[in-house]
Amino acid sequence: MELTLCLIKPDAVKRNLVGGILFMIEKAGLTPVAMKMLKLDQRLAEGFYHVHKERPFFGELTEYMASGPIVAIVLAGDNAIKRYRELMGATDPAQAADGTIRKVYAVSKQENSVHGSDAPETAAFEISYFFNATELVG
Ligand code: FUP
Repeated sequence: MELTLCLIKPDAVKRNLVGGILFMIEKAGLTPVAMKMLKLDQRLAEGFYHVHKERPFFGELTEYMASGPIVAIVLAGDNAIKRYRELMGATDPAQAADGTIRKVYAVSKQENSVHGSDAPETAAFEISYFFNATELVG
């Protein structure tokens, strides 16, 4: 059993897509074991995306991530990191495969509706960024 972090980003929360996205996740056999809604401030958004701080889109990305409520979810399952990345689809929705969350819901490369951890080390950092060990159930 592996854990990964999912964020439902501001564009999707704003458009009332939390249920639709969770439906796709649960249908794919990934199980939420912790979940909360929160609004990041600029500092928290920058800390979360610190690996991208030298990238040209860092300012826009972090402002967008602090622009409205998000939902943070820990997902559990066999091979959960890879399976959830596949379910999310490519960063740019124009490149995302049919049946992926980003193909169905994302607006643009920035407003791409969801985040998913890309490796065990990043999953551990990202889960602990939002949750204490006592908040994970199951
Ligand atoms: P992903 O792992 O698919 O979420 O994508 P990356 O880790 O490469 O990028 C992280 C976030 O930066 C993306 F979700 C959206 C944003 N981004 C941009 O806004 N512009 C870009 O050109 C690339 C990424």
